[in-house]
Amino acid sequence: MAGAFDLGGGILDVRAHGQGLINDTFLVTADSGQRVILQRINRHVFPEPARIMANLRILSEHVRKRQAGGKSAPELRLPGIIPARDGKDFAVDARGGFWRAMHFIDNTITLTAITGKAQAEEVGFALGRFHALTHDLDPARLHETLPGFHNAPMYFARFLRASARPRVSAASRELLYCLDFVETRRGLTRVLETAKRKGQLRMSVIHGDTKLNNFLFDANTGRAVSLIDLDTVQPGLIHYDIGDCLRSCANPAGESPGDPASARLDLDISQAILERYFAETRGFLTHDDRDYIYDAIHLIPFELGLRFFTDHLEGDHYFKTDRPGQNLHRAMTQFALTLSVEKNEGKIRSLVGKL
Ligand code: GN1
Ligand code: MG
Repeated sequence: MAGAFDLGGGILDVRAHGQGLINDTFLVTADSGQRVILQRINRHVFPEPARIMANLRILSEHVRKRQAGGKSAPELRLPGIIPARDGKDFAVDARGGFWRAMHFIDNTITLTAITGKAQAEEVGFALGRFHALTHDLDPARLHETLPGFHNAPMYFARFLRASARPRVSAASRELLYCLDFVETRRGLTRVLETAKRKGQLRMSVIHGDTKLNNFLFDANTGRAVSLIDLDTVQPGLIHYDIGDCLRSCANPAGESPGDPASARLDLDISQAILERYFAETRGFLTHDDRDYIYDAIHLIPFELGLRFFTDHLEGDHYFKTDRPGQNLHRAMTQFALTLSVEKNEGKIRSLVGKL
């Protein structure tokens, strides 16, 4: 499929790339030395992948205009689309697989864990700059690429259906723990959707998947230079992105530690991320936005735990797994993180207030 795209010559090498749980990702090197990211979009997850590409066109054009006129090179780059030979922004294979190619951003690295304040500040900068670049792009111009994504009450309803008819037989101690954990937090799932309905929070353009390995850092300077994985760029609440970013970046144990109980929210990392984030977004964040930051940091790990747990109950058809029970383990990890957020509620709220 790499040959379906115009890479300015023949293809030297194609290899699997990255750690995504949804799409299939390859790094392609052309004869010319040019490197591109080739992906098959997961059609089970994204019902209409062409919408992703339509959104990316609108986003790129908007960001290009915003960054044009700047004297120096843009501080945050987004990967550009490489059109297929027939001029479309994607290519479909004989079995209906949906493929697209994007520029590979050279001389960058991803991190598996944040190890210091400077890295955390870079993450805050990149997310804040992304929101600053898109806050004047009308979200209504974008398609919903994943309907209901980050709609926690919808995930909860789905969990109720799955737990009524689980496709796993063994009721392990972990499974019973997760059932109880979710059932005692039923009300939590509504917090952001209710604020949206009341008009306290408004729709914006969001990234949708602000986990640590979607931030690219310059290999020499360590500066965050790009935010990748733009499939879930769509209308949403910036709170989803903020919550997801802290969920992923401020938990030093990561998403798959040996012991789920080691997951926790690190307050120093959280502070450094939020401080830089606010510095970038001060001009347009409202009081209501600020008042729901804690709720976002609380909800999003819970929501992801709920999504992993539901996938476990449904027989692992959404997130890629390489062993049985992996989604249950992932859920336990996110629930441990949720618990750590709850224990630190007072500190997190006063941190946000102070910043
Ligand atoms: C999925 O495939 P990846 O790693 O980019 C998921 C995110 C989760 C993440 C957890 C479309 O993202 O929502 O936070 O796994 N993406 C989708 O690792 O469901
Ligand atoms: Mg993703």
